[in-house]
Order: sequence, then structure tokens, then C-alpha cells
Amino acid sequence: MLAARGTRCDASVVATWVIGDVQGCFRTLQKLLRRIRFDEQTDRVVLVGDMVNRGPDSLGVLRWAMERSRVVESVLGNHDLHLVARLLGLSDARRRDTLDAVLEAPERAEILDWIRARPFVHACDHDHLVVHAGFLPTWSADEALTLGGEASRALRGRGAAALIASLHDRPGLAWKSKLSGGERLRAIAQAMTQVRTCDVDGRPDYDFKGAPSKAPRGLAPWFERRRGRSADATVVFGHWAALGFHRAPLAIGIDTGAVWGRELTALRLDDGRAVAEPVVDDLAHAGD
Ligand SMILES: [Mn+2]
Repeated sequence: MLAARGTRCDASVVATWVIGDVQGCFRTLQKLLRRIRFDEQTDRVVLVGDMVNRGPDSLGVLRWAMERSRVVESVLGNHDLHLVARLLGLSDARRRDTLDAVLEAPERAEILDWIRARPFVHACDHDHLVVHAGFLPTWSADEALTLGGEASRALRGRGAAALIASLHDRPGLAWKSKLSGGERLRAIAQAMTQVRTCDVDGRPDYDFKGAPSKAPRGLAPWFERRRGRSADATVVFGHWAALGFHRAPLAIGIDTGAVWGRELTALRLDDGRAVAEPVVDDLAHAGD
């Protein structure tokens, strides 16, 4: 149970849907919204991050979400932060980037402000948090909301360039509450946007991307390392297409590989119902 803190959905909402990694697959997103009969008057959507890149219409996804900020939230994913880096001139294009339309959009300044204002972690209700990749094993839900707020302040302010640059640093940092400065912010932002596995000491690995059964010895999914008081709310996350749809105790993975041409998934928090829409977007240049 979460303390009274953090961004929350309205109690009068009929249904809250969390939608997986869209990655610019705007046509598929629209089909999924029709299938779940998303009603902007009564329902809410939380995107699990990686709204953009690799797919054909990142600008369409951003415009759709920005025009509905009252009912559509998104947490930050690694590709969203890469877009911030591109918009700030901090990063060159990567080989499979499909961000040109966003970078050339007349409202690119508004897009940059909007993305930088998205949270790293979002509390939907008393029992559910949404984060792009995951948590470090000792974080409770309330701690994660506080820590996400620290990283958000850096991203919105003058610390953005240093924070974004640090996200490429290896190896991962195990969490210690006494971490400070850039190391602290990197530990938070990198875990929330990149983690898949941790070692027995809770140190995250940022290289392995495959299925859990193929993980190197000693590494296990981050949510299997959570123990005791840290596991106090269900965390809905994306980022791990090789994991696919996955219900674990107090964690639900919903990245079903839209960017691989598979499916885009919506999860209704109210009753746990999952709906998957086959991808119809052209991913000819998306690669893996
Ligand atoms: Mn991701």
C-alpha cells in the first residue's frame, strides 16, 4: 500500500489501462485503443515508456499523447531519453533511429518540455506503479516515487546533460542510500529505464537482453530479487521484449515486442485483463 504521495489517477475513473512499449507504432496503438474501447471521458491510459523510435510514426504518438495530457500519462523509457538527448543536441543519430520527423517538427520545443516533464515512475492507485524497466531490489514503492522525483528534477534542470551522458556508463551501480551526486542520479535513472536483471547483491546488469532462461549465471530478473518490505505494490513495466507478457508476484511485464513486429499489449489494472493487438505498422527499418 502506497502512502499518500505521487501522481495519481482520479478515483472516478472507470478503467485504467497500461499500454506497453509503442515505439512509434501509432497505427497499432490506434487499433488497440479501438479494441479496448478507450473512452477519453471516463478512462485513463498510462504508457509504459519508449513511446518513440524504431517505428514509423513517433511524432504521431507524441502528438496524440500531448493532446490528451489530462487522460494520458507516460513514464520515461530509454528511447524517450535518447530523444531528449537528440533534441538537446547531446547525441548523434544512432543507426536505427527514426526520429527525424520529431526533430524537424514545428513544435519540437514543446515536445522537449513535455517529455522532460514525464515522471520516471507513476503511481496509478494505491496498489500499482508503472515504470519503464524496473526497480532496484531494495526499493519500496514510496522510495521509488521519491527517488524518481530526484531524477526528474535533474532531467528538467541544468543537470540534464550530465544525467543523460551517465546513462551509457557501465557497470551498473548497486543501490546504497548514501550514494550522492551524479552516481545517485545514474543509479536511479538507469535502473528505472534500463534494468532487466540483477545479481545476488542487487547490482544491476545492463548488457544482457535475452530471455530470463538464457541469463548468465548469477543474474535473475530484477523483480525476483525483491524481498520483504520492498515488494509492497505491483509494478507494471515494459522494456523487456524477450520476457514477453509476464505475470510475477507483484510485477507484470507487458512489452510484447511491438518493435519486433509482434504485438502491443494493454493491461487493465482494475481487473488484470490483458489485450494484445498484432502490429500493423511498417517496421522494415526497425531491425531488432
Ligand atoms: Mn526500453
